[in-house]
This record gives sequence, C-alpha cells and structure tokens, in this order.
Amino acid sequence: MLDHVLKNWEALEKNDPDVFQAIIGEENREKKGIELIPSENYTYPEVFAANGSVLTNKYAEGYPGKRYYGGQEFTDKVESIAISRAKELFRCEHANVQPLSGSPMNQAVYLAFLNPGDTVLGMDLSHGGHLTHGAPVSHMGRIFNFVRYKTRPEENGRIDFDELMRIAKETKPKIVLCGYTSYPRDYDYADFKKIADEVGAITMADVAHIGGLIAGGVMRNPFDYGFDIVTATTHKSLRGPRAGMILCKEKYAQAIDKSVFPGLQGGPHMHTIAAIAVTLGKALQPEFKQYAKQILANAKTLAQILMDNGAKLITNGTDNHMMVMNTVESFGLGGKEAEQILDKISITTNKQVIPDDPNPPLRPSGIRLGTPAATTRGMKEAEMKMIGNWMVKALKNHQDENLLAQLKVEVEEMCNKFAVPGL
Ligand code: DSN
Repeated sequence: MLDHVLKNWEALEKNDPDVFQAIIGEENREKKGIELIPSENYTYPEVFAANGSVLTNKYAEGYPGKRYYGGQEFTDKVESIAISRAKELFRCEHANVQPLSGSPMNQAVYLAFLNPGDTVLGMDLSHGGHLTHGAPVSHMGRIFNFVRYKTRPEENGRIDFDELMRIAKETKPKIVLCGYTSYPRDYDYADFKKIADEVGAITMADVAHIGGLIAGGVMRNPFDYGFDIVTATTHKSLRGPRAGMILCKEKYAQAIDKSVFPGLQGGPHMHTIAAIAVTLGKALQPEFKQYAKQILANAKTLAQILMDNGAKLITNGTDNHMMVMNTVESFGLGGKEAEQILDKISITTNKQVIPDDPNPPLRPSGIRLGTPAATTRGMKEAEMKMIGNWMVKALKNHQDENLLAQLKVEVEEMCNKFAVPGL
C-alpha cells in the first residue's frame, strides 16, 4: 500500500541528488549531537507521514463546511479532528488551526482586534518577549503602539505587577499580552487578568514555547484563569509540525477566524493541519503527561548541575523547559563564542540576549538551552548531568582543542544510544 512513499524518496534521490543529500546531511546532524535549542524538537514518524502527504495538493480556503473550492470531503474531516482535539486538550471553546506559524498567529490576533496606533502591553525583547510582541524591527512594532514591560533582576527575574498595573492605567492597552520566548519561569495569569480587567483589555497569552507543557498538565493553563486568547506553536514542546494555533473564547471566534482567513492568509496548509491533528492526538495520550513531566525534571537537573559549576542562569534556575545562561558572567565568553564552542562538541544551543543586554543580538551576552528534544530521545536526569558537565568542561577549557575533540567523541557516543524518532 505504501510503495509510493519509498518510490517518492527514490525519485528525489535520483532526480535531485543535491537536495536529497542535504536532507540526509541534516538527518545525520540531528542524530549525532545533542539538541538543546529550547524551541526545537524531534517530531513523530506519523507527523512526517501526514506532513509529506497528498494533502499538500489541495486548496481549502475557508473552514470545514464553508469552503471556496470543491473536493473538501477529506480536508474537512482532517481540520475538524484537529479543531476538536485542540479544544479538548487546552479546555477552550474555539480553536483555529490554520496559522502558518508563530508570527502569523500573533499577527492575526492583533489584526482582529486593533486599529493602527492602538496599544498593546508586551514584554521587552531582551527580557524574554518575542519579535512579534512589538520589537521595533517588526512590522507589528511599526503599526501598533507596543508598550513594553520588563522583569526585575533584584526579584529573580519576576515581573513587577504593581509597575505593570501603573503602566496599564497610564497607557490604556487594548491587549495585555504575556507569554515569552526566553523566560524560564511560569506565568502569573491571575495577575495579568486582574490588570487587564482593570483597564478593560483583552488578555492574550502566547504560549508558543510551553504549549506542550500546558497540554501535559505540568504548567498552568491560561484558560483556567479566564484568559480570552491563547496562541501556541505546534512544533516546539508539542512535538508537532511547524505551525501555529489560536485558541479562544467563543465570543472571539468569529473575529479570529475572519482575521486568519481571509484577513491575513490564503489557502491553509492542509498537510500541516493533518499533522497537527496527529500531534494533538498524541498529546491527549497519558504518555504525553509523563513526557512533559520529564522535560521539566530534565531542565531542573541540567540547571542545577550548571549552577553548581559556576554558571549564572537568568532568574537563578527554571520552572519550565528552558534556561538562559549569562555566559559573560559565567565563563568570560560572549554568547556567540559559547555557542560555537559547544557546536565543536556536538551540543547545539543558541546565542541569546539577556535582560537589558549591553550587546547586540548577533553578539549577545548569553545562550539559551532547553530540554524538549533531548527528552524526546529518552534522555533523563543521568544524561542531563553528563551534558551539564561536558558543557562546563568545554566552556572553561575552550582553548584545549584536544579536550574538545575528546568531549565531542563522548557526546556522540552517548547520542548513539538514543534513537531519534522516525530517523
Ligand atoms: N524562533 C523561536 C524561538 O526560537 O524561540 C521563536 O519564534
């Protein structure tokens, strides 16, 4: 029945060997080293299948039962499954599974409710906010008035809600936005909700990073605190295909759906939506709760071993899957140098700005680490301790090329014992 799948790969190998070899190269890279970029993961074999399926051929503008093209028997089925699983998993009233990825999902929310010049309260980029939370270089930052709040280093990086309330009363935002891309703590949704209610704003949580941890029941769910709108990517801790979802209360459903299509996007990527449906089905299984729990346990262990060995982590630890390390203070290295040194021992991280970083994003003062991908491979606390020790050794002794070569062998030997799903 599936002969065509193999034949398709054989056709690619024969007819476009350059692209085929690049894909095989990436497969090998992903297998041989430790992936610690917190926004990356290894998806399921079933997701590879759905994502590479015939559904990529189909135009399906509109929503199930209301499309602008014929031939929607199976696309309607797939999208309806994805929607109902999203609603069950996140305990929400409405789900839109068409956003192509994280940035358009957030843009669709702003464009649904704001007029140019309207105000949004969002976290400053260097403190953990995302580009789409109003960074001046983003189009959203030019169209809307983003007022940015910050964390307080003297309170272990917690948000100062008294200050946030003061800013909200002064600036009268239409949206109060929480949810971050480099913030290693859980979010105090009740405090955000109180502030939003005080000024009559919509509450929005961008849980792109922690969607899988909320789905797995190990982090708070914004809907339990009365939040209006939640955006989540599906390819990070959720382990799915590269895409986004907007979840909301029923009263916002029509505005959100219209904003995604026809407001912002055209034909939905139905192959991706099928893969989202598969991903959400997996996340509804009891094993996923165990997976989410292990991500957190691994992050706590890795954070502890790093701190025990002199690393300075922003907020002095983590409550989620992520750590942000100040590499300048820890090891006298810029984030770019630290990333490159770890690359040499097959540990992949990403350079990262730290709060109020005096250095620019391409030469920042830190790196960001996370445990979802390593946990997917089956690595547990024992491996986290090994990883932490390898990292510290490499960063402390980075001029010793022989040592780095030896550490690379050790890292790759360990990785060999942990299969990558689907590869
Ligand atoms: N690029 C994503 C991340 O790495 O967190 C956010 O968009």
